[in-house]
Amino acid sequence: MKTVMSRVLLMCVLAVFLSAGACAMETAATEFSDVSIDQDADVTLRLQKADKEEVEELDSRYFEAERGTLTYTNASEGQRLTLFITDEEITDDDQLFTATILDFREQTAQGDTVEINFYPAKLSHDTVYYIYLSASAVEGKEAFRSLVATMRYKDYYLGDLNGNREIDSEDSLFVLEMSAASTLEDYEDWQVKAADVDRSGEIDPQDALYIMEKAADPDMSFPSAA
Ligand SMILES: [Ca+2]
Ligand SMILES: [Ca+2]
Repeated sequence: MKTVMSRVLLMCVLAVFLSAGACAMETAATEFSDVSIDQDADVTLRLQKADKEEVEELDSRYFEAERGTLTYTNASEGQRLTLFITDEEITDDDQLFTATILDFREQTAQGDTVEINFYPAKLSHDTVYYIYLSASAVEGKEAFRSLVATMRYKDYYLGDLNGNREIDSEDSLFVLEMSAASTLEDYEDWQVKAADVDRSGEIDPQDALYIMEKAADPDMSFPSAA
């Protein structure tokens, strides 16, 4: 019943839209990614799509990789800090020799705050990664190694709400239902991002219409919010 109502509503909205005329379409990326993180005190971790140019300068291997920036605020002068990423949880030191280290970065603290950039080159869809920070002993500070974050990389396509990598009328109806929902708490983070196809910051019937249009014309690009 709910679906029938959605279809009727969508058709009504579509009719209004068509009578209002076509909107300008700007080129926009159709793929984004989403990372969720748990983290400890003293550490913040930000993840973002790396700039091509910036990454190329550092290492061509990381072209278009995700960039992470870990900031540690409890370091001591001269302390050697190493960040590394594995795809399995390390609970004792022996595992260090068998675990696959996907990426690691070292830096010597010049003050109490240290920033380490990293570029996990082998991120796979919907896989959990473990980010560790180890520190050498210096005066007043003990050596340590700790798990600072787990990170699940989940990419998504803009406009694909059921995750089948295709954009069709089902996705449009999904977004229409989301736009009418009283809360978005019941939806996954990636769905909330994938639904706002015009990047207006809101999920509304206009997004559903854009998806309906793209379902009919795959060459169409979603408009990017200016
Ligand atoms: Ca889909
Ligand atoms: Ca929107």
